Amino acid sequence: MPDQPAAIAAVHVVPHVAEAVADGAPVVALESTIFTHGLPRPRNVEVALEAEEHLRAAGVVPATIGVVDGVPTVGMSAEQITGLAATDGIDKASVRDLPVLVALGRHGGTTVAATAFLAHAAGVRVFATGGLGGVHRGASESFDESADLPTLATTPIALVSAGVKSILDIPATLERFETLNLPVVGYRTRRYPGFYVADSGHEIGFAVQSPAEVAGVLRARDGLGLAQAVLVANPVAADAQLPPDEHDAVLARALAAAEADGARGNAATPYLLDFIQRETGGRSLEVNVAVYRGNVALAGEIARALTTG
Ligand code: PSU
Ligand code: MN
Repeated sequence: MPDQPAAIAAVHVVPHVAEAVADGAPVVALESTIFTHGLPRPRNVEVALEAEEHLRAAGVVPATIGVVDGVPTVGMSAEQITGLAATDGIDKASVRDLPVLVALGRHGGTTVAATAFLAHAAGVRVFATGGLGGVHRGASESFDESADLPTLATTPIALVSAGVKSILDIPATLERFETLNLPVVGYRTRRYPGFYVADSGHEIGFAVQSPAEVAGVLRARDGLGLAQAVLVANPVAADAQLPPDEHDAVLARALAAAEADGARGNAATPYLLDFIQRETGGRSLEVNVAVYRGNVALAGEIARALTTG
């Protein structure tokens, strides 16, 4: 076992999560931006609570992470999840926002970056999300690259995602993974997934075949004294994906609309996701939910594999 990170005073780890971590029991971190910004009501809260239920049924302790009244919380209660999911105007919280939210006593839906940071601070080793942030299109002009990337480069967890959404610049994102020393392994594939579609059209170096193999990669990382995340790319099932030609057409319209409406910076991702959802008549939402379920299930299996063997 790697050394536990030192407890950080301002981070509240609820007792049953702290106990599970101390006992070496399987724990999976879940982000809150997915229900504060990523999914519409009322699906947001249903999906968030269902993910927790799925993990519990699989013998894994879920730890939903967010900022509640200025307290970064690892292991939000169902009431806290329901409350944040129903509140308007919650801040989307990346790592840089945490000190401000703590000092001002505000709520925050934590992004992958902030969730990974807090999960690691609590000693949680596996984290499931839907899609990871990345390099935005036009980043060579705008410099818009998600803080998810540099944060993951210094945060030793396993992150299960379905890749990055095609609203981003996928090849540039893959280049940045390389620069940042972030290992990417495809789950039973060497094609990098494109979130809504199982294959983004880009190849990655390695495939792993089982949760035990992912656990082996994590142990090897720790044994080497490396401290970056391992990115596990888990494609949506082919029969649950958005039909690729429909996906390409709606994506083109979404990008044009964002440009016209000036949706940039951290508003770009929610804008584009919302547009795609409306234009696909909610089908992208069903794909999003299927993707997330698959990632939560795999993360649970990886967390269990880490506790054995
Ligand atoms: N990708 C998605 N859905 C999301 C996000 C990303 O498919 O909700 C969220 C995640 O919380 C991710 C964040 O960490 O957006 C990245 O935002 P930005 O590009 O502003 O860093
Ligand atoms: Mn950004």
